[in-house]
Amino acid sequence: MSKEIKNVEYGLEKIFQGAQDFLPLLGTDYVEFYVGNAKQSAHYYKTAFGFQSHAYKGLETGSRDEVSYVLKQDKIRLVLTTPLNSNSPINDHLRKHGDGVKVVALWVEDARSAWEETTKRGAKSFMEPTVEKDENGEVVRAGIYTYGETVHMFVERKNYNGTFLPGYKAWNSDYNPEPVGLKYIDHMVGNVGWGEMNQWVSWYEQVMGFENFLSFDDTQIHTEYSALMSKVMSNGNGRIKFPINEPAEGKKKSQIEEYLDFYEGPGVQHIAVATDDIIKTVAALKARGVEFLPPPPQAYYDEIPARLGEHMKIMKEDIKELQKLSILVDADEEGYLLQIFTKPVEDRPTLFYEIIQRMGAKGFGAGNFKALFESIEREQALRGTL
Ligand code: TYF
Ligand code: FE
Repeated sequence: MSKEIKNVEYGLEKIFQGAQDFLPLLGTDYVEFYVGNAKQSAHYYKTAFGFQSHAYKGLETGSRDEVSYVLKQDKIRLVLTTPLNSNSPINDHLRKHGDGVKVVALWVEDARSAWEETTKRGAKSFMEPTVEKDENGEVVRAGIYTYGETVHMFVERKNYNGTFLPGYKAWNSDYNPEPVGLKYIDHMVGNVGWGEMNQWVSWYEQVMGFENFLSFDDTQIHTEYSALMSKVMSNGNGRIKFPINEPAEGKKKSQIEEYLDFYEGPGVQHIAVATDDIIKTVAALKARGVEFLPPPPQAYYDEIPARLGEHMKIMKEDIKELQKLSILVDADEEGYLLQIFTKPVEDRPTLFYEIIQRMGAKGFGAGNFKALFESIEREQALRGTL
C-alpha cells in the first residue's frame, strides 16, 4: 500500500541500545473488562474463544462488592468483573461505556518504581503501589490512567505462587471446552478523539518511554468514504505494542468516530491475539459461533500472488483455504502475516478481536487496510452509522 511503510527500519533493539529503560516491561499480565454479567461473559469466552477457567473471586471468597472470573489460554489472561450492588463505582463505567476494557495490566519487576517513574513524568495515578498478600506470597500492584478511563496496572509477582492474585481462589469447572490455539496478545489498539493521537503518542514516549515504531496517515488509511490515522507505539524490548488511532475527515463517518460515539469516549478498540495456526484457530472459532467481518471481494484473493511477490515462495498456506475462511494476507520486508477481524463482541459497536499469525512480518497488515475498512464500512452501513 505504501512505500514509506516498507522503508521503515524495524530495529527496536537498535533504537534502544544504550538507552536507559526506566520502565522495563516483561509482558502483558492480564486484561480486565468491566461487564454487565461476568458469569455469562465468562461462558462466552470459554465456549466461543476456548478460554479455560482459571481463578475466581466473589461472594464465596468474601468479595462483597464485585465478582471477577479469570480465564486463561496459553499466555493470555482475561479478567471479567461485574459489580454486585449499585454503590460500586464500576456501575458508572458500565453506564457510560457498556462492556469494555478497563485495565491493560503490564508485568514488571518493580511496580513501585514503575508507578514512581511514570507519575513523576506526568501520569495520573489510578492506584498507589499496594501490597496484596495471602498464603501464597505477595503481589505489588500500582496503576496509572491512560486514554479515556482506561488504566495501565503494573503487576510485580516476584514473591507469588498462587493461582492469580491474592483474594482469588482457583476456579475448577467441569465445563472445559477445547482451546482454539490463541497464544499471546500481539498488540492492543486504542481509539482516541479527533486531533488527540499525537498527544497520546507523546504521552507514551515521555511517560512510558515507548517509541513510535510505525505510522499510517489518512492519505494511506482511507477508503472512498472514510479515513483514520494510526501510530504504533512500542516499548524497548518490543513485547508491548499499542497502536493509537484517531478519526480523520472523509465523506462519511470514520469507524473510529463510530466507536467514540458508542463507547462515549476513548478506549480499547481491538485486541490482537496470536496463533501459530490461523486456519485451525479461525475454523474452530467460526464453528463455535464467533462472528467475523464479511469477506473481501474475489479480486482481493486474485491479487494476492502479485501483491506478495517473492513471499509467495515461502507462503505455506493455500490461498483457497484462506479464502474459504476469509483470512487476509499481507507482507513486508521480513515476511508475511495472516490476519482476520471479528465483528464487535458487544451490542455497542465497540471492542473487537483480531486473530494474527506472523510469519516473519512485523507490520500491521497495511496492505489489507483498504479491503478491511471496506468490510467494516459494509457493517457500519447496516447499522446506519456510516
Ligand atoms: O492494529 C492495526 O493497526 C491493524 C489494522 O480500525 C487496523 O489491525 C487498524 C485500524 C482499525 C482496524 C484495524
Ligand atoms: Fe491490529
